[in-house]
Amino acid sequence: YKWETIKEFEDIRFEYCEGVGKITINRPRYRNAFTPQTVQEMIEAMDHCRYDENIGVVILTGEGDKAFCSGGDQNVKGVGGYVGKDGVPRLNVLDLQKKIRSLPKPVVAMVNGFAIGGGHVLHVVCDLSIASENAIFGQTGPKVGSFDGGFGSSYLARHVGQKKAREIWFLCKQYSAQEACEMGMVNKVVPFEELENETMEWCKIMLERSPLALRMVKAGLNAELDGQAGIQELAGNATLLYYFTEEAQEGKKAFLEKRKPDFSKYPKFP
Ligand code: 2NE
Repeated sequence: YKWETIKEFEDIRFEYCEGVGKITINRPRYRNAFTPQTVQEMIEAMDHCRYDENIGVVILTGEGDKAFCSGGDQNVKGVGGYVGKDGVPRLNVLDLQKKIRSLPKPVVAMVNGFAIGGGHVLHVVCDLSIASENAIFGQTGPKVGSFDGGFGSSYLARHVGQKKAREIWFLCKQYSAQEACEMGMVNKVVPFEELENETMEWCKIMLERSPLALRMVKAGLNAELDGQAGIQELAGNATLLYYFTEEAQEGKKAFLEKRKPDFSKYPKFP
């Protein structure tokens, strides 16, 4: 594939090819661990994907054949969070998780190696996960003084069930790609050399599907789990569709023309 750079960043690569935006964590020296800056760059790239009409699907991956992402960079973990260049401790990866979840386009985790700790949570929040045979999955929080009791726990449990989710978090074991697939948190496992081709094949199929339908299904699947925030997004999409109707236009027109709206001609569906 001929990937074109969308924007240059320090810690990530952000590229485009055939309707797909690809975000690659580019810190292989640290098994693609993220710092606040890495996360901020990913947030910026995700925002770009949201507004770029040429992008229909997003791939999240890591550089090299060792790691997808090994979570927060322990070298910059200070008191109160991960410390950025500004000296402020923060946990901005939670903002990134929310961006992935509410992006109205599919996000595919292309898991090319270790998906560990906060890196494991990133693949969990993606809509689909395609893994190479060498990929290894696991949480480490209770071993290294951390935990993610949000999407990293509750959404994980929706994939693998409560017992398995507790096992993953309480024991901090590592699982093979095949085991992750059997547990239901990975969609497909392929040899490393085929990972990008397979992922792009899935992306191309989704690009042939109706973008509005994908958007609505993603919002619907999220809404069941996300409480009022999920309903807000699903309802926002319903409003978007309503604005396309003549009925909604009549309300606005009547206001601007300073007359009573006439909704009588619009159908009251059974
Ligand atoms: C990922 C894993 C299992 C890979 O093991 P291996 O044996 O393939 O590599 P190695 O030698 O451990 O790592 C290579 C280099 O990368 C650094 C290592 O320190 C090592 O550096 P040198 O010794 O060569 O100098 N490295 C790897 N992961 C790093 C990290 N996360 N931060 C900084 N440097 C890292 C193995 O490396 C591993 O277990 N890594 C740590 C995984 C981990 O515990 N991550 C943090 C979990 S907490 C979290 O991410 C989190 C959260 O729980 C809640 C919210 C937000 C974040």
